[in-house]
This record gives sequence, C-alpha cells and structure tokens, in this order.
Amino acid sequence: MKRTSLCLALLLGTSLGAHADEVTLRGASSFAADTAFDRPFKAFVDWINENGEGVLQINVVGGPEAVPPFEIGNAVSSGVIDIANVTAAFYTNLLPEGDALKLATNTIQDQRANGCYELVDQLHQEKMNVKYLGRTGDGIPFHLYLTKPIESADLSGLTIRTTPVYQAMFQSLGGNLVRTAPGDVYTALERGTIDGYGWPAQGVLDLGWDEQTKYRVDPGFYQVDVDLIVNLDTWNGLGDEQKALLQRGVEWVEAKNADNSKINEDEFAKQADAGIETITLEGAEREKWLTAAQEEGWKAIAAVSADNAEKLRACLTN
Ligand code: 173
Repeated sequence: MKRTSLCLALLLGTSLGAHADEVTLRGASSFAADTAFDRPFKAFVDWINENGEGVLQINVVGGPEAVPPFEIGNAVSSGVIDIANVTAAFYTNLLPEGDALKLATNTIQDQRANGCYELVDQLHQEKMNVKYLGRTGDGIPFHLYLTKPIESADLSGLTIRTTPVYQAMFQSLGGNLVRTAPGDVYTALERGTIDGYGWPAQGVLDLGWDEQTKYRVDPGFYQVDVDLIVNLDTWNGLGDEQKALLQRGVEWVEAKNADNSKINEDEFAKQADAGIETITLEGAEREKWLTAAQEEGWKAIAAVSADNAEKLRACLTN
C-alpha cells in the first residue's frame, strides 16, 4: 500500500506531503508491558492512535520477549522495527555517546530550548540511522540495590548486575560486574549469582525483585533516559502531518516527566513496605559515591569522543 501510493505520487509529480495515506509504524519496547518504563510509551502510543486516525498509527509488536533489549537499537537502525522505547544504555554498540544522556542534570524541555536536542538527534541520525524523537524518565535517579549491607562507598567483594549506565562508576568503586538485561535480574538474585543490581528509583517491585532485595543505597545518581527513536528512512518517508503528529505526541508525554518526583516517593514507600531498608551514605562516603558517578561517567564518554563529550556536557548540564 505504502509503496504503491509512493510510486503514484512520484508518477503524478505530487509529494506525499500532508496528503499521505495513513501509515502504521511497527513499534517495540525494551521494557516489559505494565512496568514503570513501559508506561509512558504505552500512554504515547495510545495518544498517537487516538489523535492520529487517518494519519498515523502505531502497532506495538512486542516487548523484550520479542526483541532482546540489547538488540533493539539494531532493529530500529535496520528498519525491522520503525519505532522503539529504549534507554540509550541498550544501544551503546551503535552510539556509545548515547550513554551521556543519563548524565543530564537538566530536562528534555531545557534540551529542546538550548539546542541540545538537535545535537543528540544529529548523533543518532549520523551514527545509527535513527531519528531521536524525545525522552521520558527525567527526574528519576538510579540506585544500587543489595542483598548484603555496605558501610561505605566501596563495592569490592560484591558481584553487581549492571548495564553501561552503572559500569564506569561501580567499576571504579571496586565492584565485580556482570551485564544482564532486566529480564535476567530475578533469576540471578534467586540463584545468588549477584549480590545486587543497579536500577532506577521506579520499577523494583514490577518484576518481583523486592522479594530478593534487602537494601537500597542512597543517594541516587544520574537521571533515567528512556528514549523514543524512529528508523530514519521511515521518518524521512513520512509527510509533514505525520511528523508533526509524532512530535506533538512526544512533547505531550515528555510533559508527564514532571510527575516523576511524586512517583519516586510512592515507589520508595512501597519499597519500605516490602521490607527494603535504606542505606544512606553520608559525608565523605557520599561525596566519593557522587563524584565517582559524575567523573567516571563523563570520563567514559570522553574516551569515546572528547569533542562530543565536551559538546554534550555543555548542553546537558547547564
Ligand atoms: O538497569 C538497566 O537495565 C538500565 O540501564 C535502565 C535504564 C533506564 C531505565 C531502566 C533501566
């Protein structure tokens, strides 16, 4: 259908423009349905499908069971999937600098206003053939969760589940690291192959990890980025109305990032009710923890590209 109308449009010398037929995008999420980091995506998809009748629809073909989280970047890059809900930490194989998004201290709204959005979009387009549509997750920090207590910012002797998000930080603090997709955390905890895991403030109870978790280490660090990315050929084939619809939808869902500090509080209360105790690092240990997060985080980006690290730092942390 799409190809036929494109050929017709070319033959007739008209552009698809605002008159393109309704297009259905194939969507996928790297987070399981009904969990914290899939909810904003679901809200976005529902908004698009409600507001985009006759223009554009999104059909979510599956979650992490359909496309493994560390492969979803490839799937969008190659066009197997048109649009994905995914954190940049899952596609560092294609865009290592994407890991800088967690280092943002400002919001996506700030980044749209100061030009950072264009820089991040340009990197995504050039390095992985995707359009960077936008970001959820602002205002949600990451934490370390443990089955054994620690007394200081020292992770030596502990085996910790990570993703690229926590890797540089936890390694510098002496942790022994194993990388897994979220779907493998429960079994690793149950079997005792890990002593803890990095994860955001939200979502610990979603997959039952609270049953195996004894402690949350505070303070949190970094800021979650769960991004919406679109295959660039798909994007370039859309008409203006279709692009505008996606952009309106993403800005609508981004406005909901403001709810996150309240949701974090609710999640901490649920963690406490589930028996998860808080270990709060203070004084010099807190400093060491937070300094390791920031310095090791930026050092890892600079090791990829000093130039991009400098540009990203200038607009993500102002
Ligand atoms: O821990 C993770 O799997 C991870 O990197 C992440 C990032 C953003 C949201 C949730 C998890």
